[in-house]
Amino acid sequence: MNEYTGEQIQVLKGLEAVRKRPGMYIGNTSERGLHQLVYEVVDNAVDEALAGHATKIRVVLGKDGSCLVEDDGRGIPIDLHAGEKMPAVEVAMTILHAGGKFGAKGGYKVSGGLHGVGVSVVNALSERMITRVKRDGKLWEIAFERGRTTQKLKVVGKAEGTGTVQWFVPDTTVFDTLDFHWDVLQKRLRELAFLNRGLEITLRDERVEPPKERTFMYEGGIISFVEHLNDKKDPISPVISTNGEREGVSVEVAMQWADTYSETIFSFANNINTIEGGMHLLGFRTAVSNVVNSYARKRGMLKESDSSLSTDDCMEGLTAVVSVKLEEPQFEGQTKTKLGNSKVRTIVYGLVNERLDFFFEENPRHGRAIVDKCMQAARAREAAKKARDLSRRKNALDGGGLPGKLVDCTNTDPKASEIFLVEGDSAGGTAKMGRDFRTQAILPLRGKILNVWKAREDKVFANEEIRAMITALGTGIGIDFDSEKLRYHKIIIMTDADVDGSHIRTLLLTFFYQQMRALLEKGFIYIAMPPLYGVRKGKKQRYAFNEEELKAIVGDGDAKDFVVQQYKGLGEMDADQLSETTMDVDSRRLKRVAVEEGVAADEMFTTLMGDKVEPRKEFIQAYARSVKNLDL
Ligand code: 0RA
Repeated sequence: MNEYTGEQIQVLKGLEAVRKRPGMYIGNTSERGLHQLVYEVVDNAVDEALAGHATKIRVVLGKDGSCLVEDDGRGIPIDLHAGEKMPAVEVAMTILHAGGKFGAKGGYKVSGGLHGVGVSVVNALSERMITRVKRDGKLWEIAFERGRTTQKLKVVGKAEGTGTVQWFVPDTTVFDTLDFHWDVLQKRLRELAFLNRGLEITLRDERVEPPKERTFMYEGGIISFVEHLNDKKDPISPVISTNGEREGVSVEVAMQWADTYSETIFSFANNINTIEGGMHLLGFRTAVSNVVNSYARKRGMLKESDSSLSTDDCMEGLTAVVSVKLEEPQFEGQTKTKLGNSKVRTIVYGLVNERLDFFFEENPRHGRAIVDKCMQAARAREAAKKARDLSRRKNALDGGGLPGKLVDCTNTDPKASEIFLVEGDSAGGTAKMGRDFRTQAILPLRGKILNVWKAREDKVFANEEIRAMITALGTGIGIDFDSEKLRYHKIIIMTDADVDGSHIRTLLLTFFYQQMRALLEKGFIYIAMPPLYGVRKGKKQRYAFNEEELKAIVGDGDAKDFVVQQYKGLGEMDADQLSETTMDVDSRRLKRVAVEEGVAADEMFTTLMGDKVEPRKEFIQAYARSVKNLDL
């Protein structure tokens, strides 16, 4: 008979909970959740670095599907834990939320979001996990299967120096996919290297031959981060940075204005990207706005009778990284990525205000250029508002307020309504005949729409195609934007399967990303997938969406029995064909568009849609070879 001790029962209960509802601990069990395991283990190593004890972290993806994370910190303690009757390392690995129990005091322990769930969660969701600790000249090892200890802690050899190695193989029975993605991991590890100045992080992939390896280390920290974000833009100021620590809150800020129109501010709390913002972001924005305004007044650029520049105006073309580290961060908001600690606001405000004020005084030339830029932004915003008001009034005169080109559906429930944004009037006509008039609306767009990445707002709103789209969708734009007012819960971009079609689709996605990002984030935007080939054999008509499918259809038969038609555009299909292949809910294919990574998306749009030609050339040259499917 086994006798269970109190500790063992606690372990079993904890593990059971994690394995029963993995989503509660790591978000989900698909690709995201899988990568969350790596982040969790890496975060622990980063904490050891933040405490000043580790300088290097190495992540290795093994051929056997494993992931190894090594650091040169003090090594997880191996002595007997006072409360539990097992070594401290075993407590950390098997007891839920044990991290805090013996976490380094005075460190910045993460305690919110998906991070900081504890390495025991990784252990519970791993088929096998091995922890090695180098301490006191010895190499210690302990092993687990699905969170249960299978080999007690023992000495397996000698060791030089100190450190921890975590090796784990995610559980096949838990995860939908076991495929770690280089790009995904590289992005996060690079971000961590930016956020933790001087920390060296290496990523190595041994699943490929020869193994691929990259090391990230930035002596400039977030200054390098801003330089990296701006390396394809034309800056109008140097990178202005500050850091400091007040009331236990450590603050680092770096910012630079460029000759662009969008605002790119990334904020972090304890290395977590606070997508929903919070107190640090508020403090930063208010400080920038106040300094710019008071400088503009002092220099007479703004007259007494002029109204102040809005905060948004002061942020135009600004790229910034705001990173704070504190004990007991409060994470709020829908995705727990909004920093709630109110004292952080005043602290960030004070530091940024002081530094920026000094910068403006010391660098009047840059000060003027920045204020000029903000004043231009204000004028453009004013013009845009006028254009908006005008279009509102115009629409009111039109009657129903919907654009004339829109072929609306009869249904008025947004949840059950779709709108197809169709390239060209002729395809629009075919789509109109092929649609389900109850639930499917058609908006034909003529030719290329405006590249909003390069245009100011007033131009954007003066553009007829864009105006038609905004009114059809019903959400309004800018400060008026309200995704609740969206008239269709599926917005489907339907363009030809050729270069022009891709371009138009990219222009539309750029517009949505810049002006209606919430629609992308909420998953309302889709891409229609028209077939590339029609294949007829006798009376039987089939469709192929790529080369492989074409081969599969034609492959086994005699080629002369088939009539293969390549569709160069939507216009080459008749209404029935277009309906069956691309529009009909039962037989079509759609791709939903998602914004996974704010930093990467911003970079990509700047490269592909921005002013500079050189980065675009480089991008095309770098990726042209690896393009498998030119379309999507
Ligand atoms: C608490 C105390 C000590 C080390 C650690 C935590 C530690 C944890 C992890 C997780 C990954 N790598 C790590 N490295 C160290 C050491 C206390 C001492 O030596 O006095």
